[in-house]
Amino acid sequence: MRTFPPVSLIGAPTDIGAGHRGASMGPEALRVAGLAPALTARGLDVTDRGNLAGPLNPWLPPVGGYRHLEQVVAWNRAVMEAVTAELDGGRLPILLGGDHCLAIGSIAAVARHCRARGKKLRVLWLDAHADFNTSAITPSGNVHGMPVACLCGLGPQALTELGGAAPALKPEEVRQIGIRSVDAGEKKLVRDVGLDIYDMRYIDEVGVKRAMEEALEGLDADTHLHVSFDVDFLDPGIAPGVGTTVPGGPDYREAQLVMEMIADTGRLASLDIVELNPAFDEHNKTAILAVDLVESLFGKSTLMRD
Ligand code: HAR
Ligand code: MN
Ligand code: MN
Ligand code: MN
Repeated sequence: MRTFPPVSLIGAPTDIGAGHRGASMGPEALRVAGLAPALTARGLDVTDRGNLAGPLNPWLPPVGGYRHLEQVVAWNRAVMEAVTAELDGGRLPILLGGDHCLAIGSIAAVARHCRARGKKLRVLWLDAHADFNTSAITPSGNVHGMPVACLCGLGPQALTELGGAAPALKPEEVRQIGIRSVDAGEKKLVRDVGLDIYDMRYIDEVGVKRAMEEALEGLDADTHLHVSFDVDFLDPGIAPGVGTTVPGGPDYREAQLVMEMIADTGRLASLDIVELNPAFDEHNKTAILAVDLVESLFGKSTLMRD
């Protein structure tokens, strides 16, 4: 079995970038579902750092194509600093969101960490959505629909330069899995930048196994693998506790296989768990499922290696 570095849980209780209230309750729902003890039972050394603080959600309409940009920047700064501190300490950060806009801070920290050490970076974006909108094309102004674009340098300077002058990511470092909801302008943009998207149509055609083999191709001992797990990646039939459900996602076994194949690479080095929204959940079942899948991400079902 792979030995993992010590793990730190970082709560970011906010829905500042979302279109529905409630993702702010995500960190506590994951704790109640037993995330820390589940990882401890895997043999991991887990510390819960508690929750970050940030501005309240003023719940205002968009200004200049963004809702709550100032507050989004504040939360992402806090996330970036917290993730940086964990990586600098040789630990594996798990960001408990919170909505998906927080991946800007999380991945900006990861990218800066990798650049400083000459490490390669691969980001796996598990999501129903491509999250590649800009202020010019967003249908909502919600920044949780924009993090991948921001990380690739398309967005407001306060976010694209959060971790330094150069964009945090090159599009070729990203693989998106499970995508099935992309807005019209967003579709053109992801095509123009050449984003590598394994959408549900492709997964239906070739299966999870081949799609994941392709998405994970080229990882080596020198690669930092970051997984950004938007819980709405999962089919709403098994995971209703998210703000923006999209039918036709991976079922339980398909999602397990995704996690198991990532675990098998042995390269997982940082993780976001985002968009969990207990206000839409039933008896915390989506949080419990997320914990189950994260256990697999840390190697629970790789029997041959135990
Ligand atoms: N594409 C839509 C928008 O930009 C909805 C986006 C997002 N929802 C998420 N992120 N949960 O993955 O408004
Ligand atoms: Mn997302
Ligand atoms: Mn999503
Ligand atoms: Mn299926």
